[in-house]
Parts: sequence; structure tokens; C-alpha cells
Amino acid sequence: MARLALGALPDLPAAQRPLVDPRALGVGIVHLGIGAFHRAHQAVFTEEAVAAAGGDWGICGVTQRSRGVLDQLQPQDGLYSVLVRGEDTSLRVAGAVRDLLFAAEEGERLQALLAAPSTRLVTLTVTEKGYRHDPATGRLRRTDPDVAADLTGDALPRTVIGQLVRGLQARRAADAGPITLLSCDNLPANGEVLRGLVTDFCEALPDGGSLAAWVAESVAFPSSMVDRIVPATTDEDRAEAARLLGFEDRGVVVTEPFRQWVVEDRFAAGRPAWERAGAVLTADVAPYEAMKLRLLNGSHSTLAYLGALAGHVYVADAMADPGIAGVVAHLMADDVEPTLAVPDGFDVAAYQRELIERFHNPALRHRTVQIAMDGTQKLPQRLLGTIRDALARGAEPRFACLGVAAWMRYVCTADTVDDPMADRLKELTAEAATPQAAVDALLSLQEVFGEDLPANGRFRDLVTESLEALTKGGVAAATAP
Ligand code: CS2
Repeated sequence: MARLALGALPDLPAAQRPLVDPRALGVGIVHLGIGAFHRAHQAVFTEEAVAAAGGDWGICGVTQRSRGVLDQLQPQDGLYSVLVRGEDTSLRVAGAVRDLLFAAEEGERLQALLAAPSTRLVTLTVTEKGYRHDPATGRLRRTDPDVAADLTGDALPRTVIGQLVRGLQARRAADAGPITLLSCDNLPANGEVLRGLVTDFCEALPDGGSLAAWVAESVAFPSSMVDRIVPATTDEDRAEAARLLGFEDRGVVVTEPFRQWVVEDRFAAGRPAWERAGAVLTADVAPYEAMKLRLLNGSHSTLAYLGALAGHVYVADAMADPGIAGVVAHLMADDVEPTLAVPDGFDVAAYQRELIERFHNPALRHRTVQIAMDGTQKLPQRLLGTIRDALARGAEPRFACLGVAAWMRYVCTADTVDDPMADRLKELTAEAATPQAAVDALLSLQEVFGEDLPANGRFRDLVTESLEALTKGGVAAATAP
């Protein structure tokens, strides 16, 4: 079977062709972290925006650690299909990705692109751990060996923040004008966090003060809330795409019908007309961010740990378990909702019902272990914020604490824990023979729990009770109503 590429487009039915002519689209966006999520989310919004309102907003997708996505997309001229699975299945080839770059081997080209006047926007989906920050404080971890190496400036930078700062340095030297760096990762105040990390990095450089001042003047860091569930693509997905397209597509991404993007409208050098594609451009993203991170992602992580412990491979299977589904519903309504500042006119109860439906989508095979990864980087914004706010109001966030306990049980019992702090977690829990000892050991992770939560007796008790229940009676006992 022939491979999808520009030459294949005339053979596709109109409903499967890109909305724009990829050949006519110049690159205006550099995207760091071109995984499945970006391809099913921002790249789709951008293509629709360009189709509606024009502009040279093609994307150069950058990968950091592996050539995988380049091997998929380069032979396909950047084209891939988006396979949407809801009640019906649909597929369309996406046309906004016009160039690809492997940062580990093409650091100089990346720097040149960031310094080019045609590049007006850099977007990021590098995952929580890609920021190399301390999740509890949001500051740059200068002791991280890669960050420390990048700060010496001796070789091409390896970290995302190092690459951005090097690119900004070159942009300033080239007098190429202002630019926007837009974080699209699941972190609260993600724009503010990114601004803080870039500034921390600049200020740690010799003579970095004037660079930091230029950044403050010329670079915008809007925040954004992104939402679309995009499970990892499987061989069956690739087979289905080939059947629907009549061409082999190694880059296909699978997703749900739902998508949402709320973006702070503060750009230094223009942007695509994303509102024409259904994005919400607003002055304040914070209420949307908290709502999404706490309701969707907090539930997701809780489902992932409880589900994986109970042997459920997919999120939809975990949702079919009445005990787990009950925990998710209570977590949202009892623990999270009272902590939210809901935007005016927003129906938060309907939002929760819709989330539950999305989690039930049987056509999306979303693995619990995929969501379970990187727990140390995810817990603070997904569950601990809810717990802090609930405790401060004198409430008992039992379900959010069960989520934390499920993470602890998972960390103590899973064969492999995929987490940047996996070695620390292993060391800490190696000697922990009782639930109480495991709670004591894991709460010593200040980078995750801060100083306040470990010192809060009510929090410790709630987590310990749940971990005891999980240890003695398993998920069924811990989730019994
Ligand atoms: C998930 C998210 O893998 C995870 O941790 O919770 O990727 C989730 O699917 C997205 O944030 C949905 O918008």
C-alpha cells in the first residue's frame, strides 16, 4: 500500500482532504513537542483558523528525544490523519504541519528558526516534566544536570528552556522583533510558569540581566487551557486509518469528538484566528484552567491509579466499575466543585456530566497506565490544589485523598513506575512495610507535597485511612460507597 504524502491528496475524497493547501502554507509557528496531542489539538485548530481567515501559520514540529515522529511524518510530507472516534468514526488528513525538526541533532537550525522574523509564535506541549521545574514552587531546578549543563552554554542546549533562551538570544541579536511563547501543557498558569522559568534561566546567565529585560519587553507568555483526550496510537488504529484512507499512514492520531481551547488573548506578534475554529480567546484563563485540571485531570489520575490497581486496562473499563465511577462522581461534585471560581454563565454540573460521558467512550481505548505516568509531576495541580482549598474551608476531601493514596499504592506495587522521580520513589518506599510507613515516606517529597500538606494531620489521616483500605481490601473495599 502506498504511503500518505502530498502526491496522494488528489486521490482522496474531498471530505478526507486537508482544509488548506499545504503547499501554499508558510511556517509561522514553531511547536516544541510534536506528539499525538498537538497533532489532534492545536494543529487542527490552526488549520481551521487558516482555512477561515488565512495567514502563514504553518507549523514546524520539533521533537526532543526521539526521531519517532520524524520517521512517521517526514516521508509523508508532514501529513497525517486525525481519526475521530465517538458514536461515529470520521477521518481527515491534517495539513498544518509543514516542517519537522529533531532538536537533538539540529540544534542550530532550531536556533535559527526561533530567530527568524517569519516565526512569530512558539507553542509548547512538552509535558509537565519537560519544564524542569519544581512542581511545588514553579521555579527552575538549577541543580538538574541538564539545566546546569545548558547554563554553561558550552554545547547546544538539551532542555526546552535552554533551547528557548538560546533562540531568544539569537532573535534579539538579529533584531527579529517580538514573539509569543504559548504553553499548552496541563499546568496551572502555564504562561506565567513559562515566563518565570525563561526569566530564571536568563538571570542565571553571566550578563543575563539585559537579556531578561529584552524578554520582558518583547516576549508575550499567554496562558492557555487545552482539552482533548488523545490516547497513544496503536497498530489497530493504523490499520483502521489505512482501510479508511486507502494509503498507509504511520502518523495517524486517534481522538474524541470533543475539543476545547481557552487562550489568554495577549500576543506579541499576531496569532491565527483560532476563534474561527471554536477556541475561546479571553482575558483570564485561570478559572477555566483550574476547572479543567481539577475536574478532568484530577478524575483522570484517580481513575488511572484505581483502575490500574484493579486490573482495568482502559479508562472506559475503570468507569464500568461502579465503585470507581462513584468515586469519580463524588470527587468532582463533593471535593472539587466547591473549590472552583466558575466563570459566569458556565454550567459546571453539565460539564461534569459531559466529562463522565467522555470517560465512558468505549471507542477510545485510553490506557490507565498511560495516564498513570509522571504522577509526581501531575498530583500537585490535579489533586493537591483541591485538597489544600478544601481543607482550608474546613471540608474533608476524602475522594481526592483516596486519589493520592491510590497513587501511593500504585507506586509501591507496580512493576515499573514511569516517572522522572522513579528512583527516589523506589528508594523511599523500599523499607515501608505498613501503609503508615509508606505515607510517611512519600509525604517527605517536598517537591510534590510542599511543606504545608505533610504537616497537616487531617490530610495525613485521610490519606492513611484510604491507603490502609486499599492495602487490606483492595480497590473494591476502598471504593465501596
Ligand atoms: C491525561 C491527559 O495523560 C494524562 O495525564 O490526563 O493527557 C488528558 O487526556 C488531557 O489533558 C485531556 O485534555
